[in-house]
Amino acid sequence: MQDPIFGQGTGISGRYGGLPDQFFHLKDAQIVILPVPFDLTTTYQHGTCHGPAALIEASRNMELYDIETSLEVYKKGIYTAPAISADTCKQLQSDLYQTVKGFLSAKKFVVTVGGEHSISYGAFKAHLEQFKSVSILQLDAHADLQDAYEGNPFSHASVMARIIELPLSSAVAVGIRSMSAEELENQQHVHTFFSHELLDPSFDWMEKAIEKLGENVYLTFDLDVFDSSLMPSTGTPEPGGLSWDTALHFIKKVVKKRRLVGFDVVELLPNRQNIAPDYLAAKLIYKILSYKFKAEA
Ligand SMILES: [Mn+2]
Repeated sequence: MQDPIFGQGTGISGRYGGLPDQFFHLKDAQIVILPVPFDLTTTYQHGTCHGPAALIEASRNMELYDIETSLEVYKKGIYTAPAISADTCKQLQSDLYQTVKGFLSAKKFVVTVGGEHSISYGAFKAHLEQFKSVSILQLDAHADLQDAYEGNPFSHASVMARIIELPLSSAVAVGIRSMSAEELENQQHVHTFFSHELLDPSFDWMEKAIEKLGENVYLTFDLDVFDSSLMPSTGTPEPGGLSWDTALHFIKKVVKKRRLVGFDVVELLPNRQNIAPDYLAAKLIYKILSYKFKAEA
């Protein structure tokens, strides 16, 4: 039998949430899950190319009723698109950008699933063009502000450096706890809420972060923002960082006060001995969708 995640089997071609046909048609679906199993510039550990398959496999085991919002968001229709990958960063960015643009002009809400963090560039660029004025909210352990990394300006470690070159409204980063001195200059262009700053109970960082966001927000969620005990399945794990409850509480506030126009979840590096992080990533997407569509109801 083919291994669905590591054997290029059914995982990647499966349906997020294991939905029946009725909620899967592209024409009627309000939501698109776009798998991008791309892993070319990863430096520490390889394997984020298996992330989307593992996430989709895990998602078939979720309850589709969300207790907190009393919503069954899958009834909005969730279409899992064919996966996008490429042999070069340039090709990947261009294919991804075109694909996301197509879905956005068809009025779909797009969730891009990585793959390494570099993929956020193409996805964000398409959203920026569609919605004109967009802020980016980065949840991440790493600043990702290197001008280039190992000679590659489209490396996962440079993704925010490329994004802040675009004509965006503002950039806000939360949970950062690892960066190099060379990144400090670029960091001036990002409203950064470092991980250690979030510990001060008298500092209302959630409100402060939201204040820096414009009306339209694109969220790029690097799973390594979570403490590495909770999310060990990632290419560059970092101790410290956000808990599940804190991250969700923050996102819920963001979607209530701003308009979430799209998001991505990146850097899942599945480990067949521990499926809990795959399930976490699958459920994270479902929670964000539930908050988003609840806020609009
Ligand atoms: Mn990152």
